[in-house]
Amino acid sequence: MKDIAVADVRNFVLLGHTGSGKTMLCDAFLCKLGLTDKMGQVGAGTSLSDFTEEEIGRKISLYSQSFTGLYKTRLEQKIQMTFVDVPGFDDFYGQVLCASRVADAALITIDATAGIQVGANRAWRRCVALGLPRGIVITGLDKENADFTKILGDIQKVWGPKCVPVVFPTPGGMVEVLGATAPAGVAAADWQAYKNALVERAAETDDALLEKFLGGTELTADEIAKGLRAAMCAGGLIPVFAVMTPKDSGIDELLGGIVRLFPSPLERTIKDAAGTAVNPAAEAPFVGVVWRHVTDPYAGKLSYVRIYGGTLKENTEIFNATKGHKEKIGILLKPQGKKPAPIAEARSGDIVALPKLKDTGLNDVLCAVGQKAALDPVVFPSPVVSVAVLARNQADDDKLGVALTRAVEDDPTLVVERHADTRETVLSGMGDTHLDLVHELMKKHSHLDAEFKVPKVAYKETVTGLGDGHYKHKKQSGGRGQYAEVYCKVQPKRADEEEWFVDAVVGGVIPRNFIPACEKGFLEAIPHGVLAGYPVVNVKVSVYDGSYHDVDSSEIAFKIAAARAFHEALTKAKPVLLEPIMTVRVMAPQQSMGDINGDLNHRRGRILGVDAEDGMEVITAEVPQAEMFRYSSELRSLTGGRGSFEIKFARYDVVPNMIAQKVIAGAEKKKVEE
Ligand SMILES: Nc1nc2c(ncn2[C@@H]2O[C@H](COP(=O)(O)OP(=O)(O)OP(=O)(O)O)[C@@H](O)[C@H]2O)c(=O)[nH]1
Ligand SMILES: [Mg+2]
Repeated sequence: MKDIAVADVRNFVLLGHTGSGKTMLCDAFLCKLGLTDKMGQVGAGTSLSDFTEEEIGRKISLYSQSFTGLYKTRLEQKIQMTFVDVPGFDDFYGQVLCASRVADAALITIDATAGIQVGANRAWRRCVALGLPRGIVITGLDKENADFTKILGDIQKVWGPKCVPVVFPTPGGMVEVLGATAPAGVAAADWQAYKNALVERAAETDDALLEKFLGGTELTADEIAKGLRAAMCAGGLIPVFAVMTPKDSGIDELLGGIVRLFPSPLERTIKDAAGTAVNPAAEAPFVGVVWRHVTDPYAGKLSYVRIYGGTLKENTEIFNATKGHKEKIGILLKPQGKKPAPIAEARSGDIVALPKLKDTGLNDVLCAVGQKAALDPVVFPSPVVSVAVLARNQADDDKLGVALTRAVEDDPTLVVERHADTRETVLSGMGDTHLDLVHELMKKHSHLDAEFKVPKVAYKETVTGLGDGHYKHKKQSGGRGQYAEVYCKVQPKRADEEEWFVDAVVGGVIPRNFIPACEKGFLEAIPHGVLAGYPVVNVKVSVYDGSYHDVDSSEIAFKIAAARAFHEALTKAKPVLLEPIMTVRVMAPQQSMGDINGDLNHRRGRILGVDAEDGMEVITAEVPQAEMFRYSSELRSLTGGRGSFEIKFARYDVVPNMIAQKVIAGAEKKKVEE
């Protein structure tokens, strides 16, 4: 923002498990920053952050929203707070990846009554991967059974003693640990212990301070303040705050702590792809990155840019360094929920929305014309849940492609693919809620009620033995007749064999010029196996005998004979059905492992191993894809929302006989119906 020094900017992201109070905290901040008179409420649908119909209906955040406001400290110093409220719901983890990448620090919310949940763990891991300084906010302290000491102990057990409280609850309200007087109603020893822990963290940042501290000399307030800030920036201190958001308790202390401890953009080193630090000064050449991109059907395109260095002015030209072309900037918007406000310029540390850029998308790096810039792009996880998308009528079919393209355009965790084998359009995303949202938005923006159903499994067929086939094609129905006779063999193709077709005809029993017709006949028959009509893979076919007629033999006659002979050979070559097998990694608390194991066994899963990661257990298993389509909601109910999983294709394997019989019976039934 103009008139605010970059050193007085605090840019941070709110991360944490779904329902842990991020949006409520965000609404409380907005009240303190004077952006609203009355604090919004998620439950009442009045939140300034969760303001879309989709969010109000579900009572969770679905989109990252950024806000900027001025906070006046007790000493009347003006500090710019720029923060992003990010969805905690697992399905929207892609947004955690984007928003955390552009923040200078993170605040991880933990509900005291729920404990450290999987969303907090994931947020922590992301911060570690980015080297992002972070603080923890304990929410829900107004709830019955909330126990600050217990949750603090749990936090320190999982993430270590560098998690030190800077604000804690007392019967008289929230108290700053470094406050001047001993708080009423708190054991002096507790207060002293918190204080010592903080001072120690500060002292550890500097050898001279540490010597002083260990020598028993008290550090000055200034030394402590500087030390704590340095400790937080270097990852040696994770400040823990306490709030009772519904009672407006602890919010001022939290904002004050952010001012004192969180780094300004000048204190965060952002390295470009070549490892060179970006100059964060407002006077430096402009560098920014698009971390959110929205294509609104009414308002058009909006690119949310974090400025890493320099100043951006309205009505100027910039360079899209990722795509290699210039972009004209018209107006600049300061994002603040539903109604972004126009501003004349934005500077290092700011988040600004740029409307209607010509060809700029998510992850694109922008810089001043004549400059170069490259930053590593965010890498997104693969989707875990898929649905087949069908139009209900021809008119909808025409709209469907456009609607799907629009849906995936701004969300790299959504993927649309046309599956040639099953002839379905398959939409994949990060969970059922993610795909539900796409369905709802298609209805809202494209007036399209598409059918989302479980995708077909792309079964395949192969052979396990040697089979012989023969067919004589002979027709005499007036005029010129048709004649061709083919003998062939089918057997499994070894991985080291390149050729699938062998011409073993000797003595010209099938003339040379008809051999390509035989090959074509086999090729056209291969996509339709004899068990359930699925494509046949890994087979080797050899034509070794046959006969012809001087006048009646033709290319078409040999094609027909070859295809029929092939089918007979397939039937005799012990055909089997193959199904896709997926590698699945399930992460959940230890107490859910028994249920998860049992469920995976039930799904014909084969457990490959169990590991521990950040206080969670991780099961790796191989499970047939056919059993995994509805896993997302099942895992949620098995773990009370504390589990998550990743899934990727591993290989094809033989379908057990009992299951294969069902698939074959289903295919036969469908054939009869058609
Ligand atoms: N009693 C109490 N309720 C809270 C507190 N924080 C949040 N809530 C309520 O808990 C519910 C969920 O809070 P949100 O702020 O929406 O949670 P969130 O972390 O933003 O959740 P996602 O957007 O799904 O990630 C809302 O109804 C809040 O009013 C708190 O400290 N105390
Ligand atoms: Mg929220």
